[in-house]
Amino acid sequence: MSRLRYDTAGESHGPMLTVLVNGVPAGLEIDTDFINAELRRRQGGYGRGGRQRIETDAVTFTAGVRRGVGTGAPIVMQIPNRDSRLDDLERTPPVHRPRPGHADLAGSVKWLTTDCRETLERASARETAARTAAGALARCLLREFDVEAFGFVRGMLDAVTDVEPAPGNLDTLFRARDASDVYCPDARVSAQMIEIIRRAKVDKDTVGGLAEVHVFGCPIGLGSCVNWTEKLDARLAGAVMGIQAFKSVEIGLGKDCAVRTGSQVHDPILYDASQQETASLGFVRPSNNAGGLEGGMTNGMPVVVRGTMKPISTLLRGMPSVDLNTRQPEHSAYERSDVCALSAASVVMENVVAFEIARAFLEKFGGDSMHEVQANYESFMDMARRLPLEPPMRDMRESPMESDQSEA
Ligand code: EPS
Repeated sequence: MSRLRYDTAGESHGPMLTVLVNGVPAGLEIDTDFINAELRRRQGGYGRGGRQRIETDAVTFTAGVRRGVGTGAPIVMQIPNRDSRLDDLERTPPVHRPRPGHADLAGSVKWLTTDCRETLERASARETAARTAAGALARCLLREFDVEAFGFVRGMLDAVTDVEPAPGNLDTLFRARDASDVYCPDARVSAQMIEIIRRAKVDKDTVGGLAEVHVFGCPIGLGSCVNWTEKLDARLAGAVMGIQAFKSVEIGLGKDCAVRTGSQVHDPILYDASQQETASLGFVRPSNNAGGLEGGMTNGMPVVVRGTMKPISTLLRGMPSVDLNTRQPEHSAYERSDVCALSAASVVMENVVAFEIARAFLEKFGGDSMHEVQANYESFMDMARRLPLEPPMRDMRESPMESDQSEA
């Protein structure tokens, strides 16, 4: 049984993006329409540039899937680039004036070239289409266990929504988010964000902001407190920081923990037998400042992750830079770009967060086939609901057999 993981390949203006996903159990029913719907959502959002009018992202499966069902072998998905022109020197000329904020300068020096083109082609956020596809594929598995992710745009400059997703309002918020041109489930704040982006465009400037993901239905105990590399909060942070242009990640209350005392931060533990069949197993928390993670493990509350995206680094007005060939001061190069890609980034974040949850889910309940995963999940949930287990560990240690042996 392989560990769930993925790798992507492809340049922004190469022929296609490819993603190889390993460790998907045999028998997983793959909802291609759902994956493609996520890809379409990632292409949207007010503030996107001209590229999205050219592309119509959709996956083709070229390995590991038979008649819509995973075989257990590595799965390969491909997404063609319609704006493919990497070998055309006239349409993708060398770039010598690095853009502050982009990978241009560091990548060019790293690979010992003064042409930023090769770095920017791979560093481009075009690659996030492949990651979105991998995450959406993983969500086909999570959905079998009623685990659902909801991502949205929380804020941009001074326009910040105070909506709090919860199982009770999720349907309404899904609809509101999908009706918003900026993927913010708050019509008033959406309008403010659209105005901010419009103004940035007029000023030849760009904007970023806050994206947030809530994952509902995670069973208690995904991740681990045993080794730092297994802590789920650390892995989620890594996945979110790995998205192009993300500069910070928070779980739950995040940095606001610094301005509160312990009694104001930690979520009391209560027990409500009527909630025993839910992910919390009845261990309900009146608040969720921990963002569903304690000790690097899910605690039965929704997992809440927030990320900060910096403003897009390609500015129509340019920024002070230097020509890498002449070392003379120049304004940075302009490549066709977005004014704001935060809405798209919220879709990417929703899917990469879901991928990490699915990975942790399979570490706990994994098997070669979906039958095994289902059986492992149900058996664990059954034992967890029956705690304390009979016979308790202490009684086992003091069992007659052990005392007989010690006497002998
Ligand atoms: C990007 C620059 C733009 C964006 C691109 C990310 O590409 P282009 O130069 O082809 O217009 O459109 O994002 C995508 C193509 C996408 O699908 O998200 C960059 O420099 O990061």
